[in-house]
Amino acid sequence: MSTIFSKIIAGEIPADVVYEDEHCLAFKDINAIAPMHILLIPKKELVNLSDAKELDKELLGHMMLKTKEIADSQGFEDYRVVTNNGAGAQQSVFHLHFHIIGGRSLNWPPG
Ligand code: IU
Repeated sequence: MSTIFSKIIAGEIPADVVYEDEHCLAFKDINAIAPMHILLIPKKELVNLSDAKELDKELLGHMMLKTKEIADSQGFEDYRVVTNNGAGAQQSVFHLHFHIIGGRSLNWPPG
């Protein structure tokens, strides 16, 4: 199920990386919809949140805390964290990713 995100993890495709550790990678979205639009992805190939299992609990907890640190490091206190789970929810890349969006006024509901 490898996607283009696996190629980014492998360094085969360049990305504007803002954070990396052994478990996850964060890079700027190529089609940013806000001044801060970062994608945080696990290095493990999970399709989406529905694909996560009990054994992924630590990984997901780690990523949530990294989300906060990444937003802090970019200088944003208010931000939105979104994951599109499945084609019907507008997921287009089938490797789990959290959008971290901020730097402008955000509306709700997102539509
Ligand atoms: P989605 O939730 O699956 O719809 O989001 C996929 C995002 O991945 C979307 O915002 C794209 O702009 C972004 N993206 C990227 O940053 N780099 C890429 O090479 C590709 C997609 I393909």
